[in-house]
Amino acid sequence: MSNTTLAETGHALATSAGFDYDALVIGAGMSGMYQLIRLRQLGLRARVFEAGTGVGGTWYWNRYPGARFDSESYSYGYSFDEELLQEWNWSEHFAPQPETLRYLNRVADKYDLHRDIQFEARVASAWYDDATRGWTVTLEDGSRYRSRFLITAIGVLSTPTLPRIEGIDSFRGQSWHTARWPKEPVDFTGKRVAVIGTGATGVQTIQEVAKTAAHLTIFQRTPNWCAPLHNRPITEEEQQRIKASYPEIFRRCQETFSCFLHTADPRGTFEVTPEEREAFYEELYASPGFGIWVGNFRDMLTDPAANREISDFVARKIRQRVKDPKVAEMLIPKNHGFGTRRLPLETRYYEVYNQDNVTLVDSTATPIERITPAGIKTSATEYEFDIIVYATGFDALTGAFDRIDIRGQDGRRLKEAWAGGARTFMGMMVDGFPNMLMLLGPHTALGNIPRSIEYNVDWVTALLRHMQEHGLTRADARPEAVQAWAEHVKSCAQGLLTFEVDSWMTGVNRNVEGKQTRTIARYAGSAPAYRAWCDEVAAGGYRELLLD
Ligand code: NA7
Repeated sequence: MSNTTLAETGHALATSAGFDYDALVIGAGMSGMYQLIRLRQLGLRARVFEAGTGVGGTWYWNRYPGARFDSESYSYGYSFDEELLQEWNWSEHFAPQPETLRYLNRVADKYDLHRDIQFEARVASAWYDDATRGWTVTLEDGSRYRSRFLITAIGVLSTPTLPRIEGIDSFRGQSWHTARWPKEPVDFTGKRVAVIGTGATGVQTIQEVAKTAAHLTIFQRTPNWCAPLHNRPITEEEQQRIKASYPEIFRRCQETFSCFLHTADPRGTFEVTPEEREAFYEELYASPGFGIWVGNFRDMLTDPAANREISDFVARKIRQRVKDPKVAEMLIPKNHGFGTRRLPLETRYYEVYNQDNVTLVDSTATPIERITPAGIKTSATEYEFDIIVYATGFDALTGAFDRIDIRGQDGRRLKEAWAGGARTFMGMMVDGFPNMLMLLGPHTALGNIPRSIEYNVDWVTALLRHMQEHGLTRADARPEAVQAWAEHVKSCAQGLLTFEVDSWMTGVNRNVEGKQTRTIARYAGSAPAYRAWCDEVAAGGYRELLLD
């Protein structure tokens, strides 16, 4: 079938049922943008609803100082447009947020995406109706749209959470969550600043704020293991080499466990001599990016003794870098091993604690009791601040879904269907929620996110094309397929030290009701294994779906 015929078929299907659109997409981040391009290529009428005033999702919202990639820039951009790859020059190996946002705006301009995106449009509800085999989406302003397909592109870390402490609104100074940062730059010069939280975001923020603040006080509840990013500008010669090797770069990302350029060393920690081990750790610590996390010995996250070796190595580094031994000990995690939580990458983060204008507060020993008009009151003392920064994370993975009233067949609420933990088919579909397709839904392979996004979008697009070609109007996951996927997800988590630790990756957020205990919130299999499963479903003619 030619594209024109497909387009005509698509339109006929939609208009006959009285829909406004063939597909409604929620979110204009990297996944929503790419999905829109693919929907247009299918000839479908699509509309994207975006809560922000611009495209970019994560890179639109997270404007906090110091925000940047931890993935190599050239492994992160879209891979589908060779012309764009050759045109765009990343300035640094790990690009800062403003550059990434510029890049995404360039993509939006090139494809004229704005004409199909409705900004400042937050979706309140999405209800499925089996009589029409379609979805009704209602925005917060009350406007309603009907469509055959609903595609969620709402991100995994897009719903910021504030601490559950009293008085947040009473603070007289300025305060922001890092993911709701103002568009105008914030000047910290001469200011007394507090940062609450020391995850990947807190670490990036702290490094930057410490440069200019009169005094910076960091409230750390749990220290995280961090490792050097080793960022630097991309030289002209490197730029040429990168552009010439894009096919190779993306091929490598396809082959590795989590789509990064780095891949685990095939050796076990104790298969080498202690000297070789130390030399390898030194090499990793001196290398850019996530190598020390995902390119380490293959047993680092499965063998507690192996994990102890690398943890001891990094602890020694922290002790070398932080002058005050007491502060160094505060910064060394004692309740989890290296790499068992998301590894923040840093640039002179530990050296910040050697500065006279920086104080580290242990928020486990002396918890924050309340925010006061003047600052922060802990169980030990009261502090005064001009600015409070909440680097307190997100209601991850399912949070963005929970905030929309999503109802499937027979009015069943998604939130209720997931009350005992999210259950999906390959992270893209949920049984009982026909024609709802999720990009980066729970239990999708994550890793280097854009690589997973492109795969998800292409899979969804292929399914839609299949439905067009066969005149099908309803796709639902079979319950047994969801069950099989749930079992696979569970089996992938077995034996991993990561699942013995509280973090957003194990579904824990102490600031969110119902997220106090660990779950298998994340798909821990490899990206190639994930893709193999999804490819097989498509190649087999979607037998795991109810299609009619
Ligand atoms: P994270 O990694 O979830 O970190 C949130 C931080 O906020 C973490 O250090 C929390 O401590 C801390 N937190 C939360 N509430 C409080 C209170 N009440 N008091 C003190 N400290 C608190 O979020 P990020 O934004 O850094 O990173 C999320 C992901 O975004 C990251 O992994 C990247 O993939 C991008 P806790 O550890 O809970 O003790």
